[in-house]
Amino acid sequence: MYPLATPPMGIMYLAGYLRQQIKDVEIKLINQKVKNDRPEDLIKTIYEFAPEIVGLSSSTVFAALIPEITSKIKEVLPGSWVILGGPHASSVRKQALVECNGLDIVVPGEGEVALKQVVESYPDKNTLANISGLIWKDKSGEIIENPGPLPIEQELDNLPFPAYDLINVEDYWKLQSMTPIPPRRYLSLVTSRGCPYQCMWCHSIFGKKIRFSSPERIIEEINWLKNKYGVTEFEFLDDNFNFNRKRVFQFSDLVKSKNLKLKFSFPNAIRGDLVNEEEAEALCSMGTYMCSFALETGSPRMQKFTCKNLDIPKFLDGIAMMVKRGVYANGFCMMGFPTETEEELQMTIDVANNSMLHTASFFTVIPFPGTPIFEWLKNNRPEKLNNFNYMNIDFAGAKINLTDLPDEVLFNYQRKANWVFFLNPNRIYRLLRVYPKPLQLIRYFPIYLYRATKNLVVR
Ligand code: B12
Repeated sequence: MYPLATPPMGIMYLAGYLRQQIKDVEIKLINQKVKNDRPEDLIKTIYEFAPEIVGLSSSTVFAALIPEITSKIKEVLPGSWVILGGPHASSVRKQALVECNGLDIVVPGEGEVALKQVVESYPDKNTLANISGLIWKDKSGEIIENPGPLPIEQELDNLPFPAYDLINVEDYWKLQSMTPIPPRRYLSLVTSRGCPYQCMWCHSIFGKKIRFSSPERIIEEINWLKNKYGVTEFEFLDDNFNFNRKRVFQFSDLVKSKNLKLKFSFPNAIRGDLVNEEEAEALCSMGTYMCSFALETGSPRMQKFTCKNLDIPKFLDGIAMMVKRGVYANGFCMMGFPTETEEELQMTIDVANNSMLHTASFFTVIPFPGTPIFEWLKNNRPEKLNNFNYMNIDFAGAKINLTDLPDEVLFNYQRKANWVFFLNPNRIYRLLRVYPKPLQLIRYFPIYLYRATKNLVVR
């Protein structure tokens, strides 16, 4: 299987913004997911560049690697400021400063404006007190959480394009992107931030108020990327691209009226129960060939409990509307919510299996810190968090069971979900017909086999 990584959109946005706002700023971007250097080589590269500010970005999956990196950076560059941002920083907030020697600042959320203000504050640490929402360590080592929200750019159209020149885009064309088809020439787009839904397992990096780039701005970015890299395929990474249906129509109309001849995949961005016939037509007629749909749970009680509140019949209709127009439909399901029963696990298996989805993942529920599910467990099932230490957990092999069922029962349902779903001859036939590179499917068989025999998939 190919290693999994998409272009680091967050860091490229930050770099683009710093360049726009600050004169003579020099930036280097290292993506360890691509470079995979040993920690000592990474530190050597940072030392040789000798930056005044080192920004780190990480998800919680890689949290255990951060303390060694921050303390070594401080060792070799004692005058620098070391900042952590991204999903993990947004999840654990000031705890990161407790855990990571050498770390000076945490940016818990959307980073462009806050990072610019941090850079402008350098080297006077006292001025960090003026940046609302920032979490930092003062000279005496005290951790300070500035009151108020982080400053953010309300109008996404005002953000400059991501700084693509800091990466080698071709590196990413050899890796697995979020779209479950083999590596190809594509680039990512993030055209909205925030999501108004309250799903209990989800992060809140961008808050609950959704903001959108305009359709014209998306086209401008696409044209820029098309001219620069000759790319005609784009992958949307928004949390909720279709929350504003009018924008979907406007964007689709623009793509068609300009005769752009593009291909689009939505491996993360479409809420299935919002899709109706007109929207499906708009999405497909502009070139959408792949779409993920997140069922998460087939149980109406769990839908309520988790605050996803998906309308399951409408969701199934939405998938069918896209599939009948030739789209490859991938599904996301989660198994093992607190209080989930065997009957409810079976409902997820049944709904997924009876849907028009071509492929699906059946993840084990993982309580990331900073999410409502983590708080729920703290208050209602604290014992479930006893063995969950993100600093000391093999996320890929974690056997996490938040239900009140025995482990074996939960994991058997998860294995069963994979067997039932993938060993459905009708599904295999439909998958072979719709999959863009059917021969390449062979590469994915070991993964599905592995999932069906072991419990090693996390979310
Ligand atoms: C694309 C994506 C992936 C891709 C690739 C990620 C990559 N870069 O290689 C893939 C498919 C590999 C992936 C996998 C997983 N992902 Co993912 N993924 C995303 C997704 C949908 C988009 C990321 C993105 O580009 N966002 C847009 C940019 C603009 O935002 P950003 O990167 O967060 O950056 C902004 C801020 O965070 C901040 N910032 C970021 N870095 C820094 C650094 C500094 C110094 C500063 C100041 C600020 C700052 O400023 C940026 C600009 O505003 C997010 C959801 C989301 N909406 O973000 C989930 C998300 C990051 N993933 C998540 C998870 C849980 C996973 C998995 C564990 C899921 C699984 N089932 O296995 C795996 C991990 C696998 C692994 N081993 O890496 C969680 C992370 C939660 C956490 N606490 O870590 C998220 C937030 C989704 C969620 N619903 O909660 N993912």
